[in-house]
Amino acid sequence: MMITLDQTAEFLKSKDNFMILSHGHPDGDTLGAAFALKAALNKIGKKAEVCCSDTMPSKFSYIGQTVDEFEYSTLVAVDVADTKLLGKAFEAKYADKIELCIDHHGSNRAFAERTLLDADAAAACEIILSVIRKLGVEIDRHIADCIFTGLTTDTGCFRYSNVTPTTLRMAADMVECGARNVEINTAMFETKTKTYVALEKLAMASMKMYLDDKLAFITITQDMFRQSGSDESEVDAIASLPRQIEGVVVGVTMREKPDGTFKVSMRSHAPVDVSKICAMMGGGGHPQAAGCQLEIPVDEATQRIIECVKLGLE
Ligand SMILES: [Mn+2]
Repeated sequence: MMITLDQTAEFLKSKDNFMILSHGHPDGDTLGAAFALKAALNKIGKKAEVCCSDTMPSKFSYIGQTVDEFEYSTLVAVDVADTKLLGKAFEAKYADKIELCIDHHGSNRAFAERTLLDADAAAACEIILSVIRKLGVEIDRHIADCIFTGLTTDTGCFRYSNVTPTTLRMAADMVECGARNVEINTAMFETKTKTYVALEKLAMASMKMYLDDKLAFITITQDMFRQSGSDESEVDAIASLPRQIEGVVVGVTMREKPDGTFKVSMRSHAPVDVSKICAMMGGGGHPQAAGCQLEIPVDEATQRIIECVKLGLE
C-alpha cells in the first residue's frame, strides 16, 4: 500500500524499536537516510538502530555505525527498491517482515506493507528530510551531515539530471544547519584510496567501445580485485567513468562477483533511460543510473548487454 508523508509520520510515532535496513553494498544515500531517520526517531524518544548485510565502507564512519543484531519490533527499509537489494542473507531473514519502505526508485516493487515513494526525489534523503520535518524534529549538525551525504552522493556532487530546485534548497538548508559540506564532498569525491587508484587503472585499461562509440564498457574481474587489493565497495566511483567520454551515451561497468556471476552498473545521458534497458535483464533503477545481475559467462553477458543497450538506443 502506498502511503503519504502524513501517514508515514503517524506510523513512525505510533511504533517503537525500529530496525532500519539499508540496501546491501551500501552507499551514501541509503546510509545517510538510515542514520538520519535513526537520529530523528531517537530524538522523539524511540529506540532505533541501523542494520546492513554488508560492512559499511570506512569513509562513511562519520555518519554512524551499523549493528549486527537488534531486538526490534518495527522493520523499516530505506532506499531499497527490491528485497533482492537487501543482500542474500537479509532477504531471507527480513523480506516479508518490512512494515515501511521509504524510497525514491520508480522501480520500487512495493514489497513492504507500506511504501512512501517519491520517484522525483534525487535521493532517499530528500524524502527522509521531509519525514523528519513532519515529525517536528529539529535538524542538528549530525542529521544535516547525514542528509547532505545522501543528497551529494546520489547526485554526483549535484551534477546529475536528477537534481531539482528542491534538492539544492535542501542542501542549502543542511549547510545552514551545520552540515560539513566541504569535508563531506572532499571525502566522497576527491580522496581516493591507493587500492582504488590501482583498480581504476586496471578498469580503464579494460574499457571497450561499442555501437559507434556510443557505449563504453568496463569489465572488472575478480583477478583485478586481487591485483589491486581493492574490493567491491570501491567500484561505485568507477561506474561513473565510462559515461564521461565525449560522445558516449551509455556507460556500463560490469563486475565479476566471487561466485562468478556479474553485477552490472549502467549510467546514461538523458534521454536514454537505462532503467528500461536494465529491466530487459531483470534489473531496474533510475533513468540515468540503473543496474542488473547476470548469471551467464562473461562473453555472453557482454553480448547480452550490448544487445539490450542497442535496443534502448533505438
Ligand atoms: Mn538512493
